[in-house]
Amino acid sequence: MIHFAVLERLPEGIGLKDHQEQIAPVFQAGMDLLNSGEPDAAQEKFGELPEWFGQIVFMSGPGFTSVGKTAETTVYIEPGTYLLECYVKTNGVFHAYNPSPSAYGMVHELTVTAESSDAAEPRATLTITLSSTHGIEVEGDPTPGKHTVAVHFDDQIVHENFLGHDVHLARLESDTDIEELAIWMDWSQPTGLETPAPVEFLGGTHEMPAGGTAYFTVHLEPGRYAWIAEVPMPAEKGMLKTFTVVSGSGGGD
Ligand SMILES: [Cu+2]
Repeated sequence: MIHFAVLERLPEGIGLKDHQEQIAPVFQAGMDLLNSGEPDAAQEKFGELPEWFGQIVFMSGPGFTSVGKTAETTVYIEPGTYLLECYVKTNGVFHAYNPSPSAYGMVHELTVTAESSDAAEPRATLTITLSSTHGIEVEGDPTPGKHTVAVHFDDQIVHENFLGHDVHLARLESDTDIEELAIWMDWSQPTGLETPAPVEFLGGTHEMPAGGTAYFTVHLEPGRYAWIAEVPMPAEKGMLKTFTVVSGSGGGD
């Protein structure tokens, strides 16, 4: 199925066990209430999130990636304890939440040490600037072939779904319903982030704080695509930008 791997820096002293005991069950219980048409009770449930939830720093990570696809996302991170999490839903259940009390969900903890990876900064062939005022702005020509996309987070805000803005690449077909896709991007909707996705996703980057830059690699073939953020009403925020890749227009490399 479709998945992703958002990278989250945890506050000091917090780990995977705390996330699975204090956060995943609260979001699942809140989602269950939203699904049964009780938004006020859901808001009250989300009020039970621990104080440290607000101290988690989202630090990019591979975006939505459909069945059989591979995503590659590069980001600079400071030493600390991090989680990789997927909160796509299947039958209304977040992948990050496992209904079995003895098992964890789709969450992985990792420690980043002070030792340098010596990795070189990727060279971008396309540049995206993301902001709450101008939405998704793209520089460069989306020619067929391989591209490295640099995403600059000009600012960051908390949207209605508690998340900041990010960007993912979706392949559009002649029968793709853009409205349906826009609703799918909002996890708080019953049909949001529910498998299967209405389009094929080819990766991207999750949110970062203002000033951050993430890179991801895509292979573009001729066709129609959309750059889209995981926020409610992305089109109204300038965060759903469609484009066409034309064959024979040169190439990435
Ligand atoms: Cu998943």
